[in-house]
Amino acid sequence: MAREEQRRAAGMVTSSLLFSRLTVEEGFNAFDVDGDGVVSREDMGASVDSLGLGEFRDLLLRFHEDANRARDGMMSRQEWARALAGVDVQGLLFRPGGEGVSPGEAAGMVGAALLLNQLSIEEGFAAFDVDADGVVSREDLGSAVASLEMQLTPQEVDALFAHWSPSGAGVDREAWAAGLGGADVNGVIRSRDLFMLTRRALSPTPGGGEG
Ligand SMILES: [Ca+2]
Ligand SMILES: [Ca+2]
Repeated sequence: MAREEQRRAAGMVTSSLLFSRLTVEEGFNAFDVDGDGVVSREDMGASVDSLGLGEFRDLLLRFHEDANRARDGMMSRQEWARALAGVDVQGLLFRPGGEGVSPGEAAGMVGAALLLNQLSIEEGFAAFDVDADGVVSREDLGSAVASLEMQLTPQEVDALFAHWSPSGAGVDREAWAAGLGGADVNGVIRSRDLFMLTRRALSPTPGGGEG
């Protein structure tokens, strides 16, 4: 499996766990469909289907094959952890040096950043209102974007700020909720080849794991 392909598949799996608030360990249990302590090729195929990732079936089965260093068709917990170690989902999400980011895309990136940091829209407001005066000013937005390492240019931050605060007075709670509520977060995540799954689609198998 080419390195780039491996990176892409590992990013898909890792982001699907991260955005679903599952640890790598919990993810292993979820993929170990029959709960026997290893992820077989059949487990992997069944997981791919139940997660609705059928279009990436071949890629993810090759990932399984590649991660399974022992080549016995049974991916162990250690092999799983090693294959997913060091995957930088944030880096993949906020890849620097791309083409210009539209205000709509930047809004989706903020939504994804909140998800990555496990913040609700309300908690996100508090995090972005850096000086805590009840309004996200242009300055607040710039500081928050920088501290999240979102890799937006000052011009892109200007455009996002204008998008959310056409009057330039700042983004209040209401405008923040409306702006993020309307943001295509999933579209941004998908456009990076990353995935967000619902918790229901991916839940650790009861009785899975050691034991
Ligand atoms: Ca299994
Ligand atoms: Ca403020």
